Amino acid sequence: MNKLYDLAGRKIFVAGHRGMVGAALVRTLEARGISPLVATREELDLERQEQTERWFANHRPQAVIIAAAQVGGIHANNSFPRDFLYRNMMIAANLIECAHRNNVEKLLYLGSSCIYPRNAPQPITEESLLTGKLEPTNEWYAIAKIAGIKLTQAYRRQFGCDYISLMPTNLYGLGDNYHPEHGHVIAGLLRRFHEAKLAGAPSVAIWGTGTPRREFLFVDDFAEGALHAMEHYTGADFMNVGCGEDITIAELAREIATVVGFKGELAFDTSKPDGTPRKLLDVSRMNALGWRAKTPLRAGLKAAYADFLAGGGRRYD
Ligand code: GFB
Repeated sequence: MNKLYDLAGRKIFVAGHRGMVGAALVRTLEARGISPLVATREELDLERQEQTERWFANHRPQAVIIAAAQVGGIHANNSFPRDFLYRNMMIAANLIECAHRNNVEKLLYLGSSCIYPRNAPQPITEESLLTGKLEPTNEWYAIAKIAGIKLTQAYRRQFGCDYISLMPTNLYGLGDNYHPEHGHVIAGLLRRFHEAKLAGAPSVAIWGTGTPRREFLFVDDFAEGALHAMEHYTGADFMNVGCGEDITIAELAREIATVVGFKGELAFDTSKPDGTPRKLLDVSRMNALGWRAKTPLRAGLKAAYADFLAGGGRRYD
């Protein structure tokens, strides 16, 4: 398949390189012999417009991937609405506006599957956007992400900018956020099962009823898909990125217990929210573009656990 845009030889800014997605993008680019531009938060606060303008004028990237965001699991989203709405709006607005001001040739914005209505028909197609009420636990993040998608479409319509957006499903893998309360489910349970095994605990708490279904994509598979879309896709339509199958949280917990080697019981804590009952993505657009997920869940969980044991990711305590 011929490339519409060749990343080789380009100055590519990966915003958010220290996060799980950003680090996977840097890993994947470096495996192709491309060293992207990166900036720590101390060097560049993406929430500050003037700092972002100055950084772009000094570094002049040709391509930008927006992997920087305020992210977190259901409890974090539910607890810090201002951070999830304001910070993600500012990051998107500053990066997309500065990209335009500096004639960036290609930009990729990353949304999330939580942008879709809580009760969207499954599997969820991209056309479902804005057809119904959002899931209350993450509507703040969802609105910021929808605004980011709309920004890429607005700059394309008004100025002809080649800016695209992707909607990843729940991601996991190397470099995850293992904060006991603020991370996503896979990171939270890997850590909790590990600590329970070491402590010889008889049971482990699983938030909610265990009945919600989730789709999980290994982050390095996502990074391959993101670069594939950068090189082979242009258009105002955004595309879902997922593995095309989902499991219940209870089934996931049993998988993680097996990977970690925890032999105790699962205790479902129904005082914690379930969130969206299901959010399986229709990934036919990305499959038609020539990308497909390849890491099975068990293999991905083993790789994530090995990374956790090796000290990967962030612990926050
Ligand atoms: O991964 P998670 O926090 O995000 O939760 P969402 C998924 C499901 O796992 C929920 C349950 O039903 C949780 O109640 N769960 C069980 C746990 N045990 C745990 C645990 O120890 N930690 C966590 N975090 N969950 C997020 C959105 O929703 O999806 C974000 O809030 C983003 O904005 C992300 O869109 C992709 O899938 O519910």
